[in-house]
Amino acid sequence: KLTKESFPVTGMTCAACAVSVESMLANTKGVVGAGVNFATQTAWAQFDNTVASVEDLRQAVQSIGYDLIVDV
Ligand code: 9UX
Repeated sequence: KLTKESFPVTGMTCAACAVSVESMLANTKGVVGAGVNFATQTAWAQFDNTVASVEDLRQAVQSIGYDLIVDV
């Protein structure tokens, strides 16, 4: 099911970091749209939750050195 969620992001120190996080999210399997706002240190992703989980998104972002803060 297509769902859209937003998350705080930690570790971004410049606008290029935000581009990297956005690209990683956008290229994660199941994700159909993603954005990162450097100023507010937040990210959103629209994804098929039968293909990708929030944990998959968190792990993808963590793999490039940033953290998505997800509800547990
Ligand atoms: Mo934001 Mo960097 O830096 O190498 S992309 S600090």
